Amino acid sequence: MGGHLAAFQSRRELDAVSSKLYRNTPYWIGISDRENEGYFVTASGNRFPYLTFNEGEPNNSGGNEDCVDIYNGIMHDAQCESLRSYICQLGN
Ligand SMILES: [Ca+2]
Repeated sequence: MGGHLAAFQSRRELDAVSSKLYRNTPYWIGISDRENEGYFVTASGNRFPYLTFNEGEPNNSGGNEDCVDIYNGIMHDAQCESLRSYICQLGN
């Protein structure tokens, strides 16, 4: 549909989106460290996305958590194969 998984530029932007989401439900966002472990970038190539990881995250648990979800406004790294709802955006 011409979009991609969403990322955020700021806390304000993240809060605006989070306010529309279901509570206690994880959503995929467009940030991962698939290319370079520990370096989280957006689907559109932004090397410095707004990140707000939960305490103790990202932990790359099991050596296999390269995608990022948002859950109650906080980010976690998780296995990319996991089923989640997701947030898309148009443009960068
Ligand atoms: Ca990782």
